[in-house]
Amino acid sequence: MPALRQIRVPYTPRLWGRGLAVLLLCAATAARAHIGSPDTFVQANAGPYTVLLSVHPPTAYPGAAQVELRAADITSATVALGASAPQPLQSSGPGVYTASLWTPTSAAHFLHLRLTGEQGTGALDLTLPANPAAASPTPNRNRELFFLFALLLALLAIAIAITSRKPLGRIAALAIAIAAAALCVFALRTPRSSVPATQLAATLNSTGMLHLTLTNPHESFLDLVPDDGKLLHLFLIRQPRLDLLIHLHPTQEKVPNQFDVQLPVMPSGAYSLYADLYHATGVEDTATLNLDLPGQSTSPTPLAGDDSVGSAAPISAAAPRPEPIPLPSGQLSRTAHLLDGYTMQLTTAAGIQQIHPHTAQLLTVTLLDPAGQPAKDMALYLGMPAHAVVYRADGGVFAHIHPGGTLPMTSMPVMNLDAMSTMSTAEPVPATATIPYGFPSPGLYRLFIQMRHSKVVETAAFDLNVQ
Ligand SMILES: [Cu+2]
Repeated sequence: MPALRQIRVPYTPRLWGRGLAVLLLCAATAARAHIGSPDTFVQANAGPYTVLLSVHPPTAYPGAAQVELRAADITSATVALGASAPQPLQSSGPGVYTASLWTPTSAAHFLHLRLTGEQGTGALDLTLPANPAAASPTPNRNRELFFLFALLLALLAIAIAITSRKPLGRIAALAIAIAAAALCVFALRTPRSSVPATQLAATLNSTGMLHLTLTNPHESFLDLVPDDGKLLHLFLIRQPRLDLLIHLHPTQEKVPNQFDVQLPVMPSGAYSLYADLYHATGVEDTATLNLDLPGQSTSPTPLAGDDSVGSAAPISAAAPRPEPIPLPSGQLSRTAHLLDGYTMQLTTAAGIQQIHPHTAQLLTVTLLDPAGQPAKDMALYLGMPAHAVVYRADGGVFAHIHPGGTLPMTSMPVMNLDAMSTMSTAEPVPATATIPYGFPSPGLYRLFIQMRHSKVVETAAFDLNVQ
Protein backbone atom coordinates (compact mmCIF):
# COMPACT_ATOMS: atom_id res chain seq x y z
CA MET A 1 0.00 0.00 0.00
CA PRO A 2 1.41 3.39 -0.86
CA ALA A 3 1.80 5.96 1.84
CA LEU A 4 0.23 9.34 1.39
CA ARG A 5 0.57 12.05 3.93
CA GLN A 6 0.02 15.69 4.05
CA ILE A 7 3.00 17.85 4.56
CA ARG A 8 3.19 21.49 5.30
CA VAL A 9 5.51 24.08 3.91
CA PRO A 10 8.28 24.87 4.66
CA TYR A 11 9.59 21.55 3.49
CA THR A 12 12.07 20.09 5.91
CA PRO A 13 13.67 16.72 5.22
CA ARG A 14 12.53 15.21 8.50
CA LEU A 15 8.93 15.56 7.31
CA TRP A 16 9.49 13.43 4.25
CA GLY A 17 9.91 10.05 5.88
CA ARG A 18 7.52 7.32 4.90
CA GLY A 19 4.28 7.66 6.81
CA LEU A 20 1.86 5.02 7.91
CA ALA A 21 1.45 2.29 5.34
CA VAL A 22 -2.22 2.99 5.03
CA LEU A 23 -4.33 5.31 2.99
CA LEU A 24 -4.71 8.64 4.67
CA LEU A 25 -7.27 11.23 3.87
CA CYS A 26 -5.44 14.46 3.51
CA ALA A 27 -6.73 17.77 4.67
CA ALA A 28 -5.82 20.69 2.54
CA THR A 29 -4.54 24.17 2.38
CA ALA A 30 -6.27 26.27 -0.22
CA ALA A 31 -5.70 29.50 -2.03
CA ARG A 32 -6.56 31.38 -5.22
CA ALA A 33 -5.69 30.97 -8.84
CA HIS A 34 -2.63 32.99 -9.58
CA ILE A 35 -1.57 32.68 -5.98
CA GLY A 36 0.26 35.85 -4.96
CA SER A 37 -0.11 37.28 -8.47
CA PRO A 38 -3.28 39.42 -8.69
CA ASP A 39 -2.22 41.66 -11.61
CA THR A 40 -3.68 41.20 -15.08
CA PHE A 41 -1.41 41.39 -18.13
CA VAL A 42 -2.78 41.24 -21.64
CA GLN A 43 -1.09 41.54 -25.00
CA ALA A 44 -3.61 41.92 -27.77
CA ASN A 45 -4.53 43.70 -30.97
CA ALA A 46 -6.84 46.66 -30.56
CA GLY A 47 -7.74 47.38 -34.17
CA PRO A 48 -4.50 48.33 -35.95
CA TYR A 49 -2.56 48.69 -32.68
CA THR A 50 -0.78 46.04 -30.62
CA VAL A 51 -1.11 46.86 -26.97
CA LEU A 52 0.34 45.58 -23.71
CA LEU A 53 -2.13 46.29 -20.93
CA SER A 54 -1.40 45.88 -17.21
CA VAL A 55 -3.99 46.23 -14.47
CA HIS A 56 -2.88 46.26 -10.85
CA PRO A 57 -6.04 45.82 -8.75
CA PRO A 58 -6.59 47.60 -5.43
CA THR A 59 -5.77 45.70 -2.26
CA ALA A 60 -9.12 46.75 -0.73
CA TYR A 61 -12.49 47.64 -2.31
CA PRO A 62 -13.73 50.08 -3.28
CA GLY A 63 -10.34 51.25 -4.43
CA ALA A 64 -8.30 52.42 -7.38
CA ALA A 65 -6.84 49.97 -9.88
CA GLN A 66 -3.70 51.16 -11.65
CA VAL A 67 -3.86 50.75 -15.41
CA GLU A 68 -0.81 50.94 -17.64
CA LEU A 69 -0.99 50.79 -21.42
CA ARG A 70 1.98 50.36 -23.71
CA ALA A 71 1.19 51.09 -27.34
CA ALA A 72 2.99 52.76 -30.22
CA ASP A 73 1.51 55.29 -32.67
CA ILE A 74 -1.53 56.27 -30.65
CA THR A 75 -2.53 59.83 -29.83
CA SER A 76 -5.16 59.24 -27.17
CA ALA A 77 -6.79 56.43 -25.23
CA THR A 78 -9.67 56.02 -22.82
CA VAL A 79 -10.52 53.27 -20.41
CA ALA A 80 -13.84 52.43 -18.72
CA LEU A 81 -14.99 49.86 -16.24
CA GLY A 82 -18.41 48.38 -17.02
CA ALA A 83 -20.95 51.09 -17.81
CA SER A 84 -18.97 53.87 -16.11
CA ALA A 85 -17.88 56.93 -18.07
CA PRO A 86 -14.66 56.47 -20.07
CA GLN A 87 -11.69 58.31 -18.64
CA PRO A 88 -8.60 59.38 -20.55
CA LEU A 89 -5.24 57.69 -20.04
CA GLN A 90 -2.39 60.12 -19.37
CA SER A 91 0.90 59.87 -21.22
CA SER A 92 3.72 59.03 -18.79
CA GLY A 93 6.52 58.44 -21.26
CA PRO A 94 7.02 57.47 -24.91
CA GLY A 95 4.33 54.93 -25.73
CA VAL A 96 3.29 54.54 -22.09
CA TYR A 97 -0.10 55.68 -20.76
CA THR A 98 -1.51 55.33 -17.28
CA ALA A 99 -4.79 55.81 -15.44
CA SER A 100 -6.20 55.23 -12.02
CA LEU A 101 -9.50 53.41 -12.30
CA TRP A 102 -12.04 53.47 -9.48
CA THR A 103 -13.17 49.89 -8.85
CA PRO A 104 -16.29 49.45 -6.70
CA THR A 105 -16.11 45.75 -5.88
CA SER A 106 -13.81 42.74 -6.10
CA ALA A 107 -16.19 41.07 -8.58
CA ALA A 108 -15.25 40.47 -12.23
CA HIS A 109 -15.60 43.64 -14.35
CA PHE A 110 -15.73 44.41 -18.06
CA LEU A 111 -12.95 46.73 -19.14
CA HIS A 112 -13.29 48.78 -22.31
CA LEU A 113 -10.24 50.32 -23.92
CA ARG A 114 -10.58 52.75 -26.83
CA LEU A 115 -7.61 54.06 -28.82
CA THR A 116 -7.15 56.76 -31.42
CA GLY A 117 -4.09 57.29 -33.59
CA GLU A 118 -2.85 57.90 -37.12
CA GLN A 119 -4.14 54.54 -38.24
CA GLY A 120 -7.66 55.21 -36.98
CA THR A 121 -9.43 53.86 -33.93
CA GLY A 122 -8.95 50.64 -32.03
CA ALA A 123 -10.94 48.88 -29.32
CA LEU A 124 -10.28 46.15 -26.80
CA ASP A 125 -12.88 44.67 -24.45
CA LEU A 126 -11.98 42.14 -21.82
CA THR A 127 -13.12 40.74 -18.50
CA LEU A 128 -10.96 41.56 -15.52
CA PRO A 129 -11.11 38.55 -13.21
CA ALA A 130 -12.66 38.77 -9.78
CA ASN A 131 -10.17 39.44 -7.00
CA PRO A 132 -11.79 37.70 -4.03
CA ALA A 133 -8.57 37.58 -2.04
CA ALA A 134 -8.73 41.34 -1.49
CA ALA A 135 -10.49 42.86 1.48
CA SER A 136 -14.22 43.38 1.19
CA PRO A 137 -15.66 46.71 2.38
CA THR A 138 -18.29 45.31 4.73
CA PRO A 139 -18.03 42.15 6.81
CA ASN A 140 -20.23 39.95 4.71
CA ARG A 141 -22.36 38.43 7.45
CA ASN A 142 -23.41 41.95 8.41
CA ARG A 143 -24.67 42.64 4.89
CA GLU A 144 -28.13 41.07 5.32
CA LEU A 145 -28.54 42.51 8.85
CA PHE A 146 -27.59 45.95 7.58
CA PHE A 147 -30.12 45.67 4.74
CA LEU A 148 -32.94 44.59 7.10
CA PHE A 149 -32.18 47.43 9.52
CA ALA A 150 -32.19 50.02 6.72
CA LEU A 151 -35.43 48.60 5.29
CA LEU A 152 -37.10 48.72 8.70
CA LEU A 153 -35.95 52.31 9.19
CA ALA A 154 -37.28 53.28 5.75
CA LEU A 155 -40.70 51.69 6.43
CA LEU A 156 -40.89 53.32 9.85
CA ALA A 157 -40.04 56.73 8.42
CA ILE A 158 -42.66 56.33 5.67
CA ALA A 159 -45.28 55.40 8.29
CA ILE A 160 -44.37 58.49 10.32
CA ALA A 161 -44.49 60.66 7.19
CA ILE A 162 -48.02 59.38 6.38
CA THR A 163 -49.39 59.75 9.92
CA SER A 164 -47.61 62.93 10.96
CA ARG A 165 -49.80 66.03 11.15
CA LYS A 166 -46.97 68.55 11.22
CA PRO A 167 -45.60 69.47 7.76
CA LEU A 168 -42.05 69.78 9.19
CA GLY A 169 -42.33 66.30 10.73
CA ARG A 170 -43.45 64.89 7.39
CA ILE A 171 -40.53 66.41 5.56
CA ALA A 172 -38.06 65.12 8.18
CA ALA A 173 -39.58 61.62 8.07
CA LEU A 174 -39.49 61.60 4.26
CA ALA A 175 -35.84 62.65 4.30
CA ILE A 176 -35.04 59.78 6.69
CA ALA A 177 -37.00 57.37 4.47
CA ILE A 178 -35.03 58.41 1.39
CA ALA A 179 -31.72 58.10 3.27
CA ALA A 180 -32.71 54.65 4.57
CA ALA A 181 -33.74 53.54 1.06
CA ALA A 182 -30.32 54.66 -0.21
CA LEU A 183 -28.69 52.57 2.55
CA CYS A 184 -30.77 49.56 1.38
CA VAL A 185 -29.40 50.00 -2.15
CA PHE A 186 -25.86 50.35 -0.76
CA ALA A 187 -26.27 47.13 1.24
CA LEU A 188 -27.52 45.27 -1.84
CA ARG A 189 -24.61 46.50 -3.92
CA THR A 190 -22.09 45.36 -1.34
CA PRO A 191 -20.48 42.12 -2.54
CA ARG A 192 -22.46 39.22 -1.16
CA SER A 193 -19.37 37.55 0.18
CA SER A 194 -15.82 36.91 -0.77
CA VAL A 195 -16.05 33.40 -2.17
CA PRO A 196 -14.48 30.97 0.30
CA ALA A 197 -11.46 29.07 -0.89
CA THR A 198 -12.00 25.63 -2.35
CA GLN A 199 -10.42 22.84 -0.35
CA LEU A 200 -8.64 19.90 -1.93
CA ALA A 201 -8.28 16.47 -0.37
CA ALA A 202 -6.70 13.36 -1.88
CA THR A 203 -6.45 9.62 -1.44
CA LEU A 204 -4.21 7.26 -3.35
CA ASN A 205 -4.90 3.62 -4.13
CA SER A 206 -2.38 0.84 -4.63
CA THR A 207 -2.27 1.25 -8.44
CA GLY A 208 -1.36 4.92 -8.22
CA MET A 209 -4.86 6.25 -8.86
CA LEU A 210 -5.18 9.61 -7.13
CA HIS A 211 -8.69 10.42 -6.03
CA LEU A 212 -9.36 14.12 -5.49
CA THR A 213 -12.25 15.69 -3.59
CA LEU A 214 -13.05 19.38 -3.85
CA THR A 215 -15.14 21.05 -1.18
CA ASN A 216 -16.36 24.56 -0.64
CA PRO A 217 -18.97 25.93 1.80
CA HIS A 218 -20.70 27.54 -1.20
CA GLU A 219 -22.33 24.60 -3.00
CA SER A 220 -22.57 26.67 -6.18
CA PHE A 221 -18.78 26.39 -6.53
CA LEU A 222 -19.28 23.43 -8.87
CA ASP A 223 -20.29 25.79 -11.69
CA LEU A 224 -17.02 24.77 -13.32
CA VAL A 225 -16.30 25.66 -16.92
CA PRO A 226 -13.48 24.16 -18.98
CA ASP A 227 -10.28 26.12 -19.45
CA ASP A 228 -7.92 25.00 -22.20
CA GLY A 229 -10.68 22.42 -22.85
CA LYS A 230 -10.26 20.81 -19.40
CA LEU A 231 -12.42 21.09 -16.30
CA LEU A 232 -9.51 20.60 -13.95
CA HIS A 233 -5.80 21.18 -14.46
CA LEU A 234 -3.64 19.51 -11.84
CA PHE A 235 -0.01 20.51 -11.48
CA LEU A 236 2.34 18.59 -9.21
CA ILE A 237 5.62 20.35 -8.43
CA ARG A 238 8.31 18.39 -6.61
CA GLN A 239 9.67 20.17 -3.55
CA PRO A 240 11.93 21.75 -2.63
CA ARG A 241 14.13 21.53 -5.75
CA LEU A 242 11.29 22.17 -8.23
CA ASP A 243 12.94 19.63 -10.53
CA LEU A 244 9.73 17.99 -11.74
CA LEU A 245 6.50 19.38 -13.15
CA ILE A 246 3.64 16.97 -13.73
CA HIS A 247 0.64 18.41 -15.59
CA LEU A 248 -2.44 16.15 -15.47
CA HIS A 249 -6.14 16.45 -16.23
CA PRO A 250 -8.23 14.48 -13.74
CA THR A 251 -11.61 13.24 -14.95
CA GLN A 252 -14.80 14.14 -13.15
CA GLU A 253 -16.59 11.24 -11.49
CA LYS A 254 -20.35 10.73 -11.11
CA VAL A 255 -20.21 12.88 -7.97
CA PRO A 256 -19.32 16.27 -9.47
CA ASN A 257 -16.82 17.32 -6.80
CA GLN A 258 -14.79 14.11 -7.19
CA PHE A 259 -12.01 13.65 -9.72
CA ASP A 260 -9.71 10.74 -10.52
CA VAL A 261 -6.33 10.70 -12.15
CA GLN A 262 -3.71 8.01 -12.69
CA LEU A 263 -0.28 9.11 -11.47
CA PRO A 264 2.45 8.54 -14.05
CA VAL A 265 5.85 6.94 -13.46
CA MET A 266 7.46 9.38 -11.04
CA PRO A 267 9.95 9.51 -8.18
CA SER A 268 8.81 9.61 -4.58
CA GLY A 269 9.00 12.87 -2.70
CA ALA A 270 7.25 15.90 -1.40
CA TYR A 271 4.91 17.45 -3.95
CA SER A 272 2.83 20.60 -4.03
CA LEU A 273 -0.43 20.03 -5.87
CA TYR A 274 -2.26 22.89 -7.57
CA ALA A 275 -5.77 22.22 -8.89
CA ASP A 276 -6.79 25.03 -11.25
CA LEU A 277 -10.53 25.63 -11.53
CA TYR A 278 -12.52 28.21 -13.44
CA HIS A 279 -16.02 29.14 -12.40
CA ALA A 280 -18.81 30.32 -14.69
CA THR A 281 -18.89 33.53 -12.62
CA GLY A 282 -15.41 34.42 -13.87
CA VAL A 283 -13.78 33.58 -10.56
CA GLU A 284 -10.57 31.63 -10.83
CA ASP A 285 -9.72 29.27 -8.06
CA THR A 286 -6.65 27.24 -7.26
CA ALA A 287 -6.91 24.65 -4.51
CA THR A 288 -3.56 23.49 -3.18
CA LEU A 289 -2.35 20.53 -1.22
CA ASN A 290 1.10 19.47 -0.08
CA LEU A 291 1.63 15.72 -0.19
CA ASP A 292 4.35 13.21 0.46
CA LEU A 293 3.87 10.80 -2.45
CA PRO A 294 5.42 7.38 -2.94
CA GLY A 295 7.24 6.78 -6.22
CA GLN A 296 5.44 5.11 -9.13
CA SER A 297 7.77 2.70 -10.93
CA THR A 298 5.02 1.52 -13.28
CA SER A 299 1.68 2.84 -14.40
CA PRO A 300 -1.24 0.77 -15.73
CA THR A 301 -1.88 3.45 -18.36
CA PRO A 302 1.00 5.17 -20.14
CA LEU A 303 1.06 8.94 -20.13
CA ALA A 304 -1.01 10.06 -23.10
CA GLY A 305 -2.97 12.89 -24.62
CA ASP A 306 -2.46 16.20 -22.94
CA ASP A 307 -0.87 14.89 -19.75
CA SER A 308 2.82 15.58 -19.40
CA VAL A 309 5.83 15.15 -17.14
CA GLY A 310 8.83 17.44 -17.38
CA SER A 311 12.04 17.23 -15.43
CA ALA A 312 14.75 19.84 -15.01
CA ALA A 313 17.86 20.58 -12.99
CA PRO A 314 17.14 21.64 -9.40
CA ILE A 315 16.57 25.33 -8.79
CA SER A 316 19.54 27.14 -7.29
CA ALA A 317 19.80 30.73 -6.13
CA ALA A 318 23.58 30.65 -6.56
CA ALA A 319 23.54 29.52 -10.19
CA PRO A 320 20.34 30.42 -12.02
CA ARG A 321 19.66 27.90 -14.78
CA PRO A 322 20.17 28.07 -17.63
CA GLU A 323 22.95 30.65 -17.46
CA PRO A 324 21.67 33.98 -18.85
CA ILE A 325 23.59 35.26 -21.86
CA PRO A 326 23.42 38.99 -22.74
CA LEU A 327 22.75 39.53 -26.45
CA PRO A 328 24.16 42.48 -28.46
CA SER A 329 20.61 43.81 -28.67
CA GLY A 330 20.56 44.24 -24.90
CA GLN A 331 18.23 41.30 -24.47
CA LEU A 332 18.96 38.43 -22.16
CA SER A 333 18.81 34.96 -23.62
CA ARG A 334 18.72 31.60 -21.90
CA THR A 335 18.77 28.22 -23.58
CA ALA A 336 17.32 25.11 -21.94
CA HIS A 337 18.47 21.77 -23.38
CA LEU A 338 15.70 19.22 -23.63
CA LEU A 339 16.03 15.45 -23.53
CA ASP A 340 15.30 14.79 -27.23
CA GLY A 341 17.89 17.22 -28.60
CA TYR A 342 15.46 20.10 -28.92
CA THR A 343 16.20 23.33 -27.07
CA MET A 344 14.00 26.10 -25.76
CA GLN A 345 15.16 29.67 -25.76
CA LEU A 346 13.84 32.40 -23.49
CA THR A 347 14.54 36.05 -24.17
CA THR A 348 13.37 39.04 -22.22
CA ALA A 349 12.72 42.46 -23.73
CA ALA A 350 15.53 44.70 -24.98
CA GLY A 351 17.17 46.79 -22.31
CA ILE A 352 15.91 44.72 -19.41
CA GLN A 353 19.12 43.39 -17.92
CA GLN A 354 17.47 42.92 -14.59
CA ILE A 355 13.93 41.87 -14.02
CA HIS A 356 12.09 44.15 -11.63
CA PRO A 357 8.82 43.33 -9.89
CA HIS A 358 5.55 44.88 -11.12
CA THR A 359 7.05 45.62 -14.54
CA ALA A 360 5.09 44.30 -17.50
CA GLN A 361 7.29 42.63 -20.04
CA LEU A 362 7.18 40.11 -22.82
CA LEU A 363 8.76 36.74 -22.16
CA THR A 364 9.58 35.35 -25.59
CA VAL A 365 10.04 31.59 -25.93
CA THR A 366 11.19 29.70 -29.01
CA LEU A 367 11.39 25.96 -29.53
CA LEU A 368 14.39 24.98 -31.64
CA ASP A 369 14.92 21.60 -33.29
CA PRO A 370 18.20 19.61 -32.90
CA ALA A 371 19.65 21.57 -35.85
CA GLY A 372 19.04 24.81 -33.96
CA GLN A 373 16.24 25.91 -36.29
CA PRO A 374 12.74 26.94 -35.16
CA ALA A 375 10.79 23.69 -34.85
CA LYS A 376 8.70 23.00 -37.95
CA ASP A 377 6.44 20.34 -36.46
CA MET A 378 4.85 22.62 -33.88
CA ALA A 379 1.41 21.74 -32.54
CA LEU A 380 -0.97 23.39 -30.14
CA TYR A 381 -0.87 22.10 -26.59
CA LEU A 382 -4.25 22.43 -24.87
CA GLY A 383 -5.30 24.97 -27.48
CA MET A 384 -2.29 27.23 -26.99
CA PRO A 385 1.16 27.61 -28.60
CA ALA A 386 2.70 27.70 -25.11
CA HIS A 387 1.81 27.39 -21.45
CA ALA A 388 3.77 28.81 -18.56
CA VAL A 389 3.75 28.12 -14.85
CA VAL A 390 5.38 30.90 -12.85
CA TYR A 391 6.53 29.64 -9.46
CA ARG A 392 8.37 31.54 -6.74
CA ALA A 393 10.86 29.21 -5.07
CA ASP A 394 9.19 29.59 -1.66
CA GLY A 395 5.77 28.71 -3.10
CA GLY A 396 4.38 32.21 -2.48
CA VAL A 397 3.56 32.74 -6.15
CA PHE A 398 1.89 30.31 -8.55
CA ALA A 399 0.47 31.52 -11.84
CA HIS A 400 -0.63 29.56 -14.92
CA ILE A 401 -0.37 31.93 -17.88
CA HIS A 402 -0.35 31.90 -21.67
CA PRO A 403 0.54 33.90 -24.77
CA GLY A 404 -2.03 36.68 -24.78
CA GLY A 405 -1.84 37.09 -21.04
CA THR A 406 -2.80 36.06 -17.57
CA LEU A 407 -6.54 35.79 -18.25
CA PRO A 408 -8.04 32.30 -18.30
CA MET A 409 -9.14 31.15 -21.73
CA THR A 410 -12.75 31.34 -20.53
CA SER A 411 -12.33 35.11 -20.34
CA MET A 412 -10.89 35.40 -23.81
CA PRO A 413 -13.89 35.21 -26.17
CA VAL A 414 -14.49 38.94 -25.81
CA MET A 415 -10.89 39.63 -26.74
CA ASN A 416 -9.59 40.09 -30.22
CA LEU A 417 -6.34 38.38 -29.39
CA ASP A 418 -3.68 37.90 -31.95
CA ALA A 419 -2.75 34.67 -30.22
CA MET A 420 -6.25 33.35 -30.78
CA SER A 421 -5.72 33.32 -34.54
CA THR A 422 -3.16 30.59 -34.01
CA MET A 423 -5.77 28.42 -32.38
CA SER A 424 -7.30 27.37 -35.66
CA THR A 425 -5.86 23.98 -36.48
CA ALA A 426 -5.58 25.02 -40.15
CA GLU A 427 -2.99 27.67 -39.29
CA PRO A 428 0.61 26.61 -38.70
CA VAL A 429 1.60 26.96 -35.06
CA PRO A 430 4.56 29.30 -34.64
CA ALA A 431 7.70 28.08 -32.85
CA THR A 432 7.88 31.42 -31.01
CA ALA A 433 5.38 32.67 -28.47
CA THR A 434 5.36 35.81 -26.36
CA ILE A 435 3.89 35.70 -22.89
CA PRO A 436 3.19 39.04 -21.18
CA TYR A 437 3.79 39.03 -17.46
CA GLY A 438 5.04 41.11 -14.55
CA PHE A 439 6.50 39.37 -11.54
CA PRO A 440 4.51 40.44 -8.46
CA SER A 441 7.32 40.45 -5.90
CA PRO A 442 11.09 40.11 -5.61
CA GLY A 443 12.53 36.62 -5.29
CA LEU A 444 13.86 33.60 -7.09
CA TYR A 445 11.38 32.26 -9.63
CA ARG A 446 11.21 29.15 -11.74
CA LEU A 447 9.38 29.51 -15.01
CA PHE A 448 8.18 26.23 -16.49
CA ILE A 449 7.34 26.57 -20.19
CA GLN A 450 5.46 23.87 -22.06
CA MET A 451 5.32 23.71 -25.87
CA ARG A 452 4.36 20.84 -28.14
CA HIS A 453 5.95 19.62 -31.34
CA SER A 454 4.41 16.65 -33.10
CA LYS A 455 3.09 14.59 -30.16
CA VAL A 456 5.87 15.53 -27.76
CA VAL A 457 5.17 18.00 -24.97
CA GLU A 458 8.43 19.73 -24.08
CA THR A 459 8.89 21.23 -20.61
CA ALA A 460 11.72 23.68 -20.02
CA ALA A 461 12.62 25.37 -16.76
CA PHE A 462 14.11 28.87 -16.51
CA ASP A 463 15.20 30.49 -13.27
CA LEU A 464 14.88 34.22 -12.89
CA ASN A 465 16.06 36.45 -10.10
CA VAL A 466 13.56 39.25 -9.70
CA GLN A 467 14.87 42.20 -7.68
CU1 LIG B 1 -2.04 26.39 -19.71
